[in-house]
Amino acid sequence: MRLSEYFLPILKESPAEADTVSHRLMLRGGFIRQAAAGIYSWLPLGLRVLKKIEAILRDEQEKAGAIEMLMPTLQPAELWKRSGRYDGYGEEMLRIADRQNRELLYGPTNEEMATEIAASALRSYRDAGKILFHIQWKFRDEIRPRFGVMRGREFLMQDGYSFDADEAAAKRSYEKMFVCYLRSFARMGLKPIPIAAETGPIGGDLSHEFVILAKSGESEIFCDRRILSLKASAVGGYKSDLSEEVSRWTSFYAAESARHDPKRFDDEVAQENRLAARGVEIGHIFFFGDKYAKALRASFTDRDGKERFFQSGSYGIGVSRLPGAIIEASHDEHGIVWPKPVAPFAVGLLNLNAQDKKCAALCDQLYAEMREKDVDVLYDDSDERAGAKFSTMDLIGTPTQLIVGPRDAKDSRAEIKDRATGERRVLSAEDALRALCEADRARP
Ligand code: 5CA
Repeated sequence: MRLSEYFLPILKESPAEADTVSHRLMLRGGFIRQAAAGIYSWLPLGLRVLKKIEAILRDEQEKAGAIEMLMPTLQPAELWKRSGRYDGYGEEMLRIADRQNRELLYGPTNEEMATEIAASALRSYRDAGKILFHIQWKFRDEIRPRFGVMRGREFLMQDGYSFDADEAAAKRSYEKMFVCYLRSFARMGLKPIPIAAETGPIGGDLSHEFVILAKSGESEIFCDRRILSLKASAVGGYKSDLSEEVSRWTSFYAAESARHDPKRFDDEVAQENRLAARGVEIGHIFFFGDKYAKALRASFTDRDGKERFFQSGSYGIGVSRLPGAIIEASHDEHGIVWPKPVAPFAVGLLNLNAQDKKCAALCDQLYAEMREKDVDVLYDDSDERAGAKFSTMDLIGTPTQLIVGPRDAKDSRAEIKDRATGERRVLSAEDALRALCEADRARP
């Protein structure tokens, strides 16, 4: 993409409404624009990040055997009256009437609808064992939307729902999603910490939150820091018994302030391993047995011809919260430092002097070759000063920069800069291109 032909509205000033680092950087870098309180437009650069996150989630869900569908944002109120949650959900639910005065709501989650869909099609114990998921916008009329996309009112969620014939199978689905979430977050360059959690209005008796450490996070957490050295990417296939893996991740002390037990913390965790820090919740999984199945009469016939209710769980990731959470965990004084797999562009090509013929020719050639090789590149071919180009590319966080100035262009050389480490090296244009393509292929 040529910057001169792109839509990248960079803000020079720090926006006054930004209440946290990620919010400020997302506004300044032209990733998002506020439409109303807690409601955002995703500008082209932000949308690229969102799509990359979605692609990782989709791929990992499918590897775990979950099946994608798409439920609507609007739901009939009647469905929620049947489950008993219509009144209980309170003012967070956006209630709407259509022209016939039929009551609708903008879905804050989809347990009811997913259960109804499953019940209409899964009739026998042979049909059980399905996990359905979608990636869809939700609305929760949060009393205090804040931190930009991190606590929005309209937000994108990846949410999955499992339907099993008995509790043992349902626990296996829960473990599958537990591992699937660990792997998904690891692929985004994150270090997730699973924490036993309250179930709240979703209900049920087994639940984990996935949290990443970030100074400005809303949650206060206490954990054994050794959990941070576990490798989520090392987890084997989904067909094997995952209970051992789940036990390994839940064997370390980890609690949110509401459930924190200081005495247990002191007894169980050696002083040097005690970590008290702030974190952002990026995912939450629940096992709730037959709670919704019973309320919505979602039953199947078991081996002995008896009617039974499905055993279920639900699993949610804050897709549109993730760019904010990732930035909170990965930035410096110059801007965003995107982990490669979720960066809007893998490479930024900077022409330091667009008036210099040699410089422009070399950049155009490098750009054409990168396009040819399918490298995800943003080419700053604009007339801006070199200093402004450096700041923009650092601000938007492109992991690798290829910098070409008139002096290097004369000798057909280019400089490669690594955004995360700041390391720079000058190479021949050919070698630079080769190095970039190799780095691009190494993308997880
Ligand atoms: N039905 C369950 C799982 S599908 C559920 O709704 N869980 S949840 O309430 O915990 O939400 C799932 C994830 O969505 C959270 O972990 C969080 O990452 C994200 N999320 C929740 N509320 C917001 C919000 N207001 N803004 C942005 N993301 C949010």
